Formats: sequence, C-alpha cells, structure tokens
Amino acid sequence: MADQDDTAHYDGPAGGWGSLKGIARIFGEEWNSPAVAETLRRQNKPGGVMCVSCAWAKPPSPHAFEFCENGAKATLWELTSRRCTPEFFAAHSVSELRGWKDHDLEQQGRLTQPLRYDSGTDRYVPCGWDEAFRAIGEELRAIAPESAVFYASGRASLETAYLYALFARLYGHNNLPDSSNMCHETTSVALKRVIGAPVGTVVLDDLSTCDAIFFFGQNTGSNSPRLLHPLQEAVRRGARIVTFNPIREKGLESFVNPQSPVEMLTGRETRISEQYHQLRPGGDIAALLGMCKHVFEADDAARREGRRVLDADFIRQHTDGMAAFEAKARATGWDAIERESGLSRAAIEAAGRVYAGAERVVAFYGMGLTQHAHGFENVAMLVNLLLLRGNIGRDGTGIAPVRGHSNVQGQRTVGIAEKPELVPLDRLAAQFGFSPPRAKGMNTVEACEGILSGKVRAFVGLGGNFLRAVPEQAAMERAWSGMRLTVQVATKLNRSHLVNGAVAYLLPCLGRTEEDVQAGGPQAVSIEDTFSHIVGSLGRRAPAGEALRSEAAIVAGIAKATLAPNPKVRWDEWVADYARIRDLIAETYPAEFHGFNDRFWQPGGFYRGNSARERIWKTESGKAAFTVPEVLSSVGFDEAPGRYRLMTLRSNDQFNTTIYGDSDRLRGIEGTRDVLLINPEEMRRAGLEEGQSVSLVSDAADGVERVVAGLRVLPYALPDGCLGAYYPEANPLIPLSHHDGPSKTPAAKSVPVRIRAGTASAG
Ligand SMILES: Nc1nc2c(c(=O)[nH]1)N[C@H]1C(S)=C(S)[C@@H](COP(=O)(O)OP(=O)(O)OC[C@H]3O[C@@H](n4cnc5c(=O)[nH]c(N)nc54)[C@H](O)[C@@H]3O)O[C@H]1N2
Ligand SMILES: Nc1nc2c(c(=O)[nH]1)N[C@H]1C(S)=C(S)[C@@H](COP(=O)(O)OP(=O)(O)OC[C@H]3O[C@@H](n4cnc5c(=O)[nH]c(N)nc54)[C@H](O)[C@@H]3O)O[C@H]1N2
Ligand SMILES: [Mo]
Repeated sequence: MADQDDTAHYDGPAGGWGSLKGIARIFGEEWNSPAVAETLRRQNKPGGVMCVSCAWAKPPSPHAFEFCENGAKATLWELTSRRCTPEFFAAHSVSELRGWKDHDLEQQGRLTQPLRYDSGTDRYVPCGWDEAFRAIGEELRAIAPESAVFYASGRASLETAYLYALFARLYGHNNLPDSSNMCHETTSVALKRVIGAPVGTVVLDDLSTCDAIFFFGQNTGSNSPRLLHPLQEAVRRGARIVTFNPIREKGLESFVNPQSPVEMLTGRETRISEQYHQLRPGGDIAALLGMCKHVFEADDAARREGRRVLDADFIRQHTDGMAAFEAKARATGWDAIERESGLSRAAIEAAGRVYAGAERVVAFYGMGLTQHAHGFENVAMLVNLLLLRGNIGRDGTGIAPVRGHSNVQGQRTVGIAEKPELVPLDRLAAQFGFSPPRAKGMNTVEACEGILSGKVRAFVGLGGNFLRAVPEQAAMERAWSGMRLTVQVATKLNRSHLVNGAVAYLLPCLGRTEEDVQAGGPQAVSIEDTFSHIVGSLGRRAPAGEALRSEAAIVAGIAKATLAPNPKVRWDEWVADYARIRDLIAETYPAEFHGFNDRFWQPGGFYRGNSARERIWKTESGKAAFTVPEVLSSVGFDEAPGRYRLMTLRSNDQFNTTIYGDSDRLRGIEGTRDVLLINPEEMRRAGLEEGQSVSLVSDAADGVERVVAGLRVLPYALPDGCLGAYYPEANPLIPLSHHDGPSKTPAAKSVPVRIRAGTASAG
C-alpha cells in the first residue's frame, strides 16, 4: 500500500472554511452581488430555483441555505457578468480558439447572439433566429431522418425534454442519445433487468431510518455535497458508514458543516466512514462477492443456533436465481477475491459484519461502478448483496444510484430514449396523430460510431459538450466535420462548438436561473431529482442578453421550420404557456404525472413512484433477480507488464467539462490539472520521479495510437497497478469500443494505458 507521507493529501475535512474560500477565490466580487445572493437564497427551496449542478434531493424542509460549495459555483458560473459577444468571434477565428483551454473558452462568459459558422473566414458571425431556424429546417428536410442525431445533456427541463423527444419522433427517428449514456445508463439497464425499475428505490426519509450506509465509487464531497448533511446526521444517530473507493475521498472521511457557526468556529468535524476500503479500480465485483460469501458463512453459523442471517422469507417469496448465486459465492476462493479486489479477507469480512449486523441498509453508488467494461455486473452484484437480507422495498433500505446532471433522470422519464420500448409510442401516436418511428435509435456510443462511419449527417446538441465528453476524441474530431449539419444550443462556448459540420449554428439559450417570459407570461419549469421527485423551478434573474431564447422556444423554432403543419401539434401555443406542455406530459404518462400542474410546487416535489420500492418486480420472472457474475474484475482486459488501469477523475473545481479552476482542494492537488497520480512505490518501480513530465498512451491492443502528453507525475495514495488523471483531459485515451456490454456506458474508470517517459517507454 502507498505510503501516506510522501503523497499529496489534504488533512482538513470536507466543507468548512475551505469551501467558502474556494468560491470566493474563483468568483471574486461576483460572489457578493445582490443577484447572486438572491438566487442562492432561493436555491433548492420550495417555489425557488433548482440548482443547475447535481441531481441531489430538494428537501421539503430545507436548511436556511440549501446550497453547497459546488452548487454555488454552478450558479455563479451561469450568472456571470461576462459576455461572449459577436465582437469576440470577430476577433478570434475558430481555428485559433481550438487551441484554447476549456476553462478559457467558458471564461468568456455567456453567449448572447445566434451565430452561424462562416467557413470562408473561419469565424462565427451573428445571424437572426428566423434565418437560423429556416436554414436548419431546410437542412433537416433534405436528409433522411434516421441519419440525424439529437443529443441531450441532462440539464434541460422536463418540458423542454418532452418537446425535444416529440420533435425527434415527429421528424422520424429515435436517435436520442443522452449524457446518461456515459453515466448511469449502466444503472438504467441493470436495475431494470434485476429489479424491474430503472432508477433507485431510496427516498430521502430512508436516510433517517437506515442503520448502515455503503458507498461504492461515489465522491460525495465534490459531486453531491448536500448529501453530506444527511450523512452527518446519520452518523450522529449511530448509523454505520462503510466506503469502497480506490481513493480516500475527503467527504467520505470527515465533514465540517459550513452552515453551522459552531462547527465552523470550533472546527469540529464528524467522522463519516468507520471503514474505508481502498480497493483496486474494477475490484468491486470481487469485494461484493466476498461480502456475500461472508453473509452465507455467517448464516451457516447462525443456523446452528437456530437463527438466520439471510432473509429467507424474502428470498423465497421475492427473488429468483438464489441457488446459482449462492453456489458461485461459496465456490469462489478467498485468494481470488483478495487478488481481484486488492483487499484482505479480514477487511472484506469486517465490511460483511457491518452489513450482516444492520437491520436496514442503504447502498449508494456512482461512476466508480457504472463506468466499467463490466459495470452491469458491478450494479447487479450490489443488488445481490442487498437482496440477501431483504434490503430493497422496506423503509430505511434500498439501492441509491446518485444521478449526475440535475434533470438527467427526468429526461429519460419523459421520452428522451433511443429504445422505443421505453416510450409509450401508441399514446403519442393517438395524442398527435402520427406514426412514431419504431426502429431502435442510437445511444451515445452508437452515435459516435455513426459519425465515424459517415452514416450520421446531422447532429443537434441540446446543451452539453459532446465532443469533449465522449471517448476516442482525436478520431471523433476528425470525423465531425464530415457531417453536413451541426447545431449546438448552449449557454457558454466550449470545445464542441469549435469543430463544425459544413453548415453550423451556435444558438444561445437562457439558463435555469433566468426569467423566462413567453407570450403567456413568466414561465416555470420542472425537473426530476435522483429520488424520483418532480419539483418546480422558477428563474428570476434578468437574462444574460436580450436575444436569448428559452430552450423550449429554440426546440419549437427548429421543429416548426422542419416539420409539415399538423393541427394537433401546436408549438406556438405550447411555448406561450409551459403549463400546456405539462398537460401533454400528464396525458402521455398519466400514472406518474397526473395532476402535474397542481402538484409540481409541492414542497420537496411529488414522488412519481417506484414499483421495486413496493416489492412489485417488473422483471422477466416477476421477481427480483440474483445475478451470477461471470468475471471477478470489471475492467474487461488482462493484466500485462507495464499496463495500468487509468481512472479518469473529476476535481472539486469542475462540473463535468466545465472547469472552474485548478484546485482539487479535497484531494490536496493545487495549481494544475495536468497531473498523473500514481502511488510512490509504483512510481519508483516505473523509474519515474516526482514532477517529471510523461505521456500516457493507450494500451488497448487495437493498433490505434492514442496519446495524452505533458502530464506531471504526482505521488498519490492509490492502490498498486492503477493511475489517476482528470476527465476530460484524459478522454483521448479511451477507445470507443471500451464500454459496458449491455448499456454501452464508456468504461472511463479503467482505461488500459502505459506510461511513456521522454522517448523511452517506462513500461
Ligand atoms: N461539483 C460537481 N458535481 C457533479 C459533477 C461534477 O463534475 N462536479 N458531475 C455530475 C455528474 S454528471 C455525475 S455523473 C456525478 C458524478 O459523481 P461520481 O459518481 O462521484 O463520479 P466521479 O467523480 O467520476 O467518480 C466517483 C468515484 O469513483 C471512484 N472510483 C473509480 N474507480 C472505482 C472503482 O473501480 N470502484 C470504486 N468503488 N470506486 C471507484 C473514484 O475514486 C471517485 O471517488 O456528479 C454530478 N455532480
Ligand atoms: N473520461 C470521462 N468521460 C466522461 C465522464 C468521466 O467520468 N470520465 N463522465 C461522463 C458523464 S457522467 C457525463 S454526464 C458526461 C457529461 O457530458 P455533457 O453533459 O455533454 O457535458 P457538460 O460538461 O455537462 O456540458 C457543459 C456545457 O453545457 C452547456 N450548458 C450549460 N448549461 C446549459 C443550459 O442550461 N442549457 C444548455 N443548452 N446548455 C448548457 C455549456 O455550454 C457547457 O459548456 O461526460 C461523460 N464523460
Ligand atoms: Mo453524469
């Protein structure tokens, strides 16, 4: 194991003064403006504005300030006073801007004008909305609908998402990839198959009644900091917390509540995890199987005393496939489990004892489980563990994927899906008088394949930074300009806007914090949080520019210019009053959204329900399914000398591809993102020195040269055989083919790479 003393680390707790200083350092004076103060005061509160950062719950009785360090950064980023105007684009060619850093691009501030790419001058030039819509409509009409892709990043509201998906189907395709395809698609596919519901079963109240919480591969302190409050409360009332993560993430170790004056003055911290297991990346299947093995062995012992550790009644009544799974767990030796997990038997058994001793268990997880070649098995294994003691479908228990983008889950709920079987197409057909396309559409990986092969002719991006977020960046950028049409709807300039099709438009939109006034007056929108609660959100800030339009209006504008008139499709009326869109959603999805307009201001949101929480299993067998894992490691490639498992990581100073600054405060990494994390012994073994500049090269054995150069070696407490580097800088190293099987989620947490020092290979 790595030696703590010669590695970068941060000794303070998560939260505390550091989080406030972190905000002030990035935003300086803007942090103090009345507009920002007003917005943050209303953030995540009933009747207020819902944070544009993560998808964490919006509690019915919020704290005085229901926002966190990173939520504040995301809000400030949107409310910046800087503007990226046509003058800026007149001064800088698109080729020049391609050489800029991600941070510097977004730092130009909010986009203010619709822009058309002029290839003659290699510049973006201002254009009118009608001109843009007309040109886009003409282009879309000229190609086969199946050759167009409509991507969505998970931020747009339920109202916009519904219109966007409807537009795709009226036009004639199901090519609706979503950021979710790179994120929790593993969850949507695995949970659907094993418990019959594609989302988590936990609600916020479960955190006040559970006895133990397990964390697998989710970095709470940086990515969902408001979860630290209920965690702190859970620890105080005696709940036990156990974490599995290759990195010792600060937020899961200890926390000082930045909103508690007493804690801030005394620096009193709460220890969060009582056990912290630094397993190898990809070692979760083995660790979980070891825990299950422990539970079976504990059950053997208990039976001799006339007790049970397994919930035998639950297993009999509600599950399927237990015998085969039990045989697998019993037959797998501890040596294999120790080798693949990188943990000792004693450590796994200690975790197993906490699990077996707790009446009610909640299991949280994030990208550390989903972004692997065998991510499906990771998620299914976590469900196996929960099923052994009936920890799904009781208060205080359940499986809790922590969703990423603030409305990513909701977008899928209202129709953004490439899988037609997930959408009530017959109802749409009746509602709007058309024949929806029935062929399966493309997800993110398939859209990339289509762009690479030339099959995709047009790409529309509703937010996001597709080219920066996907794998195989070099080839993707080369192929991108082969498309006929590219359209990006965005708030800020990013890399995806700098590689263009023959015809290209960049359309600026309102953000969620801004006032959205339509013909029918100011409009509210709604989103779905990670616990399947639907909440309203009302923006009140003055828009960043007079020309900005709402995302709903932009989608409707393009749709109207593309489609033949249809008396049942009334874009103008819908955009004039979003309540009408909510009525349409309620008509398409009556079980979940009945009375939508009356319910969406309910404090804490309304729950759209979850069958698995009721122990109704909408699976093939009608029961919750045990899954026998076929592999013990989720990485999907063999070990070889000099081959490392690279984890691509988020820092505390970024939201996905939006980089706020160069500080990863909670990991003690400051001043640069161009680092390669490696444990000190591994560093010595590879003959490297701290601070040395190295390259990473892909070791996927597919003959493709993929390189990221200029990384500084930084000793860091990681398990052996693995490396860490930041997302998105490391994305060029990920082969497009390296993804989970059933869900095609790119395997960004275990990328096979080698280290190249200077010209010689250090491998
Ligand atoms: N401030 C901020 N908030 C965000 C985001 C952001 O970028 N910034 N992004 C949003 C989005 S879209 C998402 S999806 C979520 C992402 O939030 P998370 O799910 O937390 O995702 P990551 O930060 O990518 O990585 C999660 C953790 O997985 C660990 N890990 C890596 N490999 C393994 C493994 O094999 N096993 C285990 N057990 N752990 C592993 C890493 O050390 C890391 O701590 O956050 C959302 N919230
Ligand atoms: N290597 C690696 N790759 C990954 C990941 C990883 O962990 N490692 N994580 C994956 C995950 S979990 C995700 S979710 C994806 C994220 O992929 P995306 O969702 O595509 O990317 P973001 O960085 O969230 O998008 C940022 C851009 O969104 C635009 N934007 C911001 N707010 C708004 C708005 O209100 N409306 C509109 N229209 N645009 C807006 C801005 O222009 C900004 O530049 O990346 C994935 N890629
Ligand atoms: Mo995500």
